[in-house]
Amino acid sequence: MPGDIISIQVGQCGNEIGNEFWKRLCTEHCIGMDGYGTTERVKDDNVLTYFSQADDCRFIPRAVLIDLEPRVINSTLNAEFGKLFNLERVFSAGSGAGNNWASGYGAGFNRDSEHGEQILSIIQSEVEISDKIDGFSVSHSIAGGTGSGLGSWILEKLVDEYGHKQIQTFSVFPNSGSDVVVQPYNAILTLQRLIEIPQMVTVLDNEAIEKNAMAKMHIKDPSMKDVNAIIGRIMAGITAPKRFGAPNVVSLFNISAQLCPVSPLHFIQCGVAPMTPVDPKYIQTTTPTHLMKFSPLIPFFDIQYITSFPQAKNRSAVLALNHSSFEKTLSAILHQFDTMYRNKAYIKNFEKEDYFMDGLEPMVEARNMVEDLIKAYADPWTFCSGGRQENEE
Ligand SMILES: Nc1nc2c(ncn2[C@@H]2O[C@H](COP(=O)(O)OP(=O)(O)OP(=O)(O)O)[C@@H](O)[C@H]2O)c(=O)[nH]1
Ligand SMILES: [Mg+2]
Repeated sequence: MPGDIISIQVGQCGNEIGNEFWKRLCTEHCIGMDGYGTTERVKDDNVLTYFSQADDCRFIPRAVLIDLEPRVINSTLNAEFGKLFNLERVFSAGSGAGNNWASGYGAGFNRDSEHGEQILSIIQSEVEISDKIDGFSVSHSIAGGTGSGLGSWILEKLVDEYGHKQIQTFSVFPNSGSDVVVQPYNAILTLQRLIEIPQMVTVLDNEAIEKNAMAKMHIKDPSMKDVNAIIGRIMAGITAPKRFGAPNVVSLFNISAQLCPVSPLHFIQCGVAPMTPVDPKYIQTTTPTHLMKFSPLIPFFDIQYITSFPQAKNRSAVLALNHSSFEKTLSAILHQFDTMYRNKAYIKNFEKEDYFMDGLEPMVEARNMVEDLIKAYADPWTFCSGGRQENEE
């Protein structure tokens, strides 16, 4: 039997996209908002990889909800859908990390804060109710303070505590013109952990998703809700092979080994199809050929992995690929970081945090690691062959 996955949602964005994910899973497995199965077919799926089951047969997400401010989690729990979650797996504190990675990281790391211990104890409680943990899935944004900073600390702790388990992330990359002015600092510091720790990172690029929603779904001004609905489809698509018992996918390892055989080239980009306006006159059927129509830049032989879920009667698919074009996304973030760091813009807010008490060297170290990753993605064949050029002996 496939092992179980514990989903850890951190910060506003991590919780919002996590909620979309769970809503999608409930639809796909015919689970009602109260957690009870609505048809018999739920028994045929590997639902228990993502849900535990109470004595009264209610399905409960194997989810831990974490935020340093209560607003987003409270609104989740107060919504009709909130009944789905286990209240004992929720951590929220009084005030957020103020868009500061080091403040978010400090919430876990500072000895005088009990937050870190409480969070680890909640995760451990969820681990204990599983017979067989396969791994962890962390959803967060790399641009704010909590999802990026506290999310980084949680990733480090997952390795310390459960080092032999698989770790994957769903990481939201910000718009270049985001409202978070220090996002390049937050993103670079988080990217260092995403390079070092997970076996697979699914890159959720807000800007690219918005552009596609405008161009292909004809949504004039996409809202976060529109973006999150697409992200929910991607997250569900990536996890579908495990949930629907695809052959050869017993563990997250089977997925990451196919898509990310060479570390740290483990950043996956996704396409979803069909991305059509919600209108019956548009085609709603998806085959690999249709998928190519929606993503014409991707050569057919590059398709590693296409999923669709049974209830959709093959009408929806997610394409996951590990592509050298990721270099451009990283380069844009590094350029923004270098411009800000050169002028030490807004750096005081970081310097005063405990993590930087010995100076800003960790910031430079993280930056250099991202630069190395850019070089690797820019020329993956040389990187994968251990740095040898083709014409070398
Ligand atoms: N796709 C998506 N992105 C979001 C959402 N909410 C926030 N973001 C993005 O996430 C980044 C900000 O991160 P947040 O998740 O709001 O911050 P946080 O982790 O809660 O950290 P603090 O509030 O600073 O403590 C910005 O780039 C936003 O555009 C959401 O619901 N969906
Ligand atoms: Mg927040």
